[in-house]
Amino acid sequence: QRLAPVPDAAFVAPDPRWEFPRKQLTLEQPLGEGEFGRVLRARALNIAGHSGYTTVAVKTLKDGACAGELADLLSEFALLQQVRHPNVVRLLGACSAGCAAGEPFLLIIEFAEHGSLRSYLRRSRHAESDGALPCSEPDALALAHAAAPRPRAAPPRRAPPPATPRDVLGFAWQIAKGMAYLSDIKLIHRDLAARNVLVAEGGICKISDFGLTRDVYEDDTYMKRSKGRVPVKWMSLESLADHMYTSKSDVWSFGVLLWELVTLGASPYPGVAVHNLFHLLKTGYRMQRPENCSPALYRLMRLCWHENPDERPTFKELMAIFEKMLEDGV
Ligand code: ACK
Repeated sequence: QRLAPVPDAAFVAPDPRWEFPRKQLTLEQPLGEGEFGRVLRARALNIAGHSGYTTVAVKTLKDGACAGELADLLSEFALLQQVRHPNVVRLLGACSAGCAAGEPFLLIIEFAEHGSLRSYLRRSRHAESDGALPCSEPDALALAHAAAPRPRAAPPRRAPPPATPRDVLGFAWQIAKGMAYLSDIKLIHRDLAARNVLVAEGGICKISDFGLTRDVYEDDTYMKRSKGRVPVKWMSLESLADHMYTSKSDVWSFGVLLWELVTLGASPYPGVAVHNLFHLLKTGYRMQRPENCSPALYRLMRLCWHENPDERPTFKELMAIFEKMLEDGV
């Protein structure tokens, strides 16, 4: 594996509480990559109190990443150190020693055998008896893979069983639990989406990708200063208008995630160009109820997309609602 050295090694100081020896880490195949980052499957010897080998996921930067991307990865490292919850991805360690000598910075997190929730949902479509997709939009991911097959990529994961409405509620409940925990400890995720939730063994959802996560200020608001990557179709009106981020803007994103769940991983606002979205939302437009979505679940989505953040439910309330729905067998 050719991995990128860190853009500015001076930023990376080894933390003895988390430092893991590189020689005890065997990198295996890539699991996926974004514009600047890469995730690899690896085996770690004697990590996080577990003796013997553990399959782990390693996040690192790609060649060409700049100091800003390193800052995001290091901020993810710092934030993951503060969290411990069954529905939040667990930090296992990091390799920082040697970065000054050109070694890559490696963040080691728990491995989720089913990958991202988005890909899990999309794969679960193909398990349907007639093989038909519930949505007519083109499968952008499948097309991208078909156009550029990646050598040495991880073997494709098996299609999970079709996701039932109860599975969807169960996923929503788990994610609401993880988010209730994060908002309790005053962390705002800022990039909550199905692509950033992992599915581990037994269908356990783990909130992940904390690169954009921030500690909130005293008034519970995070103001984003610079531009940078923005997940427009998951963003609340106030985040789009004023760069205002609170747990209630995470609740808006959660509403979009609910829509992704119900549509088994479709892309939100199909046909809407990102530059038109703000105006549309401001004039009251919201995504329609997907065909297979219960009126009760759709009402919840609409509440999450309330223009006034105070009118949106909290994650604790959402958690309780899903618990009740699961109990009632809705
Ligand atoms: O949907 P996927 O197969 O699952 O593709 C993405 C890719 O890496 C880029 O994010 C996969 N991935 C990320 N983190 C993990 C992890 N901790 N365990 C397993 N797969 C992961 C994700």
